[in-house]
Amino acid sequence: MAEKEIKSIDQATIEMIEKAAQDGAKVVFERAETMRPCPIGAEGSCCSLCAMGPCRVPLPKGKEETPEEKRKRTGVCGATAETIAARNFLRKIAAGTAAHSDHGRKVTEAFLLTAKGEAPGFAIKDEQKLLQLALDLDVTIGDRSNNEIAIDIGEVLTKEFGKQEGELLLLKRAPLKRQEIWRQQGVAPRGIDREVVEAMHRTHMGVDQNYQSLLLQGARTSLADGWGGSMIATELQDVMFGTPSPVHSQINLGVLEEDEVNIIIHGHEPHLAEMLAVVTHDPEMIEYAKSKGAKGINLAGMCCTANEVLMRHGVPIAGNFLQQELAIVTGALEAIVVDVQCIMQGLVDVAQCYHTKVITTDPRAQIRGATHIEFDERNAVEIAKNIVRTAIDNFPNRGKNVRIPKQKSDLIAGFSHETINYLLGGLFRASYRPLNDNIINGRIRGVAGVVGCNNARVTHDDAHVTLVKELIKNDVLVLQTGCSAMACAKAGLMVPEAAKYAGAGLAEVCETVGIPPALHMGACVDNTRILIAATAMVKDGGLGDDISDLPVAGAAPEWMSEKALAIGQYFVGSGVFTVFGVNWPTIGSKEVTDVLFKDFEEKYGGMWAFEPEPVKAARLMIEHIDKKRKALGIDKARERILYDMAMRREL
Ligand code: XCC
Repeated sequence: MAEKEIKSIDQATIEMIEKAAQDGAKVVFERAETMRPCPIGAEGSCCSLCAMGPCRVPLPKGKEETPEEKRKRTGVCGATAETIAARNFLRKIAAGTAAHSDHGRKVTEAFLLTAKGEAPGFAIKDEQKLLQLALDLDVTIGDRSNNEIAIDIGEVLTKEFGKQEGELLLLKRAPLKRQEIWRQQGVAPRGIDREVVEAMHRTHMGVDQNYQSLLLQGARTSLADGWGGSMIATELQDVMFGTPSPVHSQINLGVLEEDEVNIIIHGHEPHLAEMLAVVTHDPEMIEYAKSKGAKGINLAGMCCTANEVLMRHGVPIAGNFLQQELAIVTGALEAIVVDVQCIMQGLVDVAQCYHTKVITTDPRAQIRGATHIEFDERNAVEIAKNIVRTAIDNFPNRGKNVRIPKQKSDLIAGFSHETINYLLGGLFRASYRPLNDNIINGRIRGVAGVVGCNNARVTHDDAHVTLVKELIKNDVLVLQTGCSAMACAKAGLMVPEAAKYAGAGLAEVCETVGIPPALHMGACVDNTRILIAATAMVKDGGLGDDISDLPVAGAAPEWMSEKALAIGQYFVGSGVFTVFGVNWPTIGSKEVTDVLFKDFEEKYGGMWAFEPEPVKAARLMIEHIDKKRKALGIDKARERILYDMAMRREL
């Protein structure tokens, strides 16, 4: 990994890193400097699975390994470097899948409570999506009420988590050829929890010691995330909270207000955030805030919970993953309310330098030193009000050491699959036809999903923005989620005017349809929207009969979480070429890395690649897109011919 020169390309972030240093607050950027990453762990060559270890089996540096040396490169139990790297990789996928899927499970529980009328304040909002889901899951519609249908859907989907045999039901949404590939390769997941448990069992000391079968279980487990847990989360959230449609908002620390009670909601699940979005507009709450000397209440988001409430309500975003502590450093934050995932324990320590209250809300994600106010959908309004009151009560404690960076950028979000379908085709002929046509005629070269985290080991936001700019310059339409979407939104790439950064063909399409060249599709679980969009492109015709035939590619240039690996693997397993930056977690084993980077293409039509330099990563993606265009016979962009009457008569 190359040494980074600057900590961030975002001015607001740089300003707050400096303020943190002045205030004596230790934030992630500083911790990353003092804590060097373990090089053996980073390459996947450390096994800590039993108490005979941890065993370290690093690649010898600077010289070719002899077969004899390689034979000796094992753990105490004899596990080879291949087994160790593959086991570590599979465990990360299992953890990522577990995180997304436990989110999906929680949503399913809330969905059922809502349908049964036991979650006051929540409702079934998107009837059309509910009915579509009923059709997909063979749930009877008849003349039953929405709630009756929803109860059946909730019960069917609950069973998907604990199912022992057969296949996950939502696999049927994939192109037929893709489903056949999964069956042939033996990776169609049986039940969501089953695949995670089996991954943990196989990686226990002394079980699966064949790197190829470990990697196969990695593919199967990740598919249980993408076409299972995550997809269930996205679908049910849309039905409950509404399917996103284009919405204008703003992003970066500049969305915090000097004279209002600032509350940030941070994490991944939308339930509480949805309720806070309502409650912070309650006149009674606003009056209460005024009684404490504030002008009002300002709710903003962070990480993927932010993406959820941005997509559906236009709630502004204060920043992405590496900015979470910096929001506290402004000195203007009354409360940071967290649910699950990507929440740094460092928040509590940083908050001690200021007045901010860190409020945990989920029994699965507690932090010592934080205030715990547990959320329960059955009493959502009251709990949300309690949290807001706690933040308001903290407003008078705000000190004088307040500095809110000025930076905030406009963005348009809300590009769900349904919205793209509608925008491209209109209400009566909603379809991906115009997208496919423009890919075939070469105005759009291909489509890329650029997603994933920030990572304090590389310059914050730089790889996301550089990679996406390179892609759109080359007429590649970019679909985004997670912290990557936020990075590009901060850089001004998520407004229609950003078409100026795009190549002529893509710019023309963006201007005609009125969309930005990089489309915000939501949170990390919403990467499943990209799977559905890719499937819609296949079904619309003209671009082959499987996702692996499409001129598409994926990337997570600043990944850090295990969830990102699960996402990457389910894209690869769905037929997508996927490039990761930062570092590669199996580099300690050439055999394992070769399977992931080469053999997987034969098996799944998609494969991994590692390239930390973002322009080079973009080049790899474009090369892949061009390879697919060639295979489809659309590699020579066709000029559009306007037919005059004489030409038409000849047809
Ligand atoms: Fe961001 Fe989703 Fe990554 Fe966390 S994991 S850092 S994208 S908030 Ni999804």
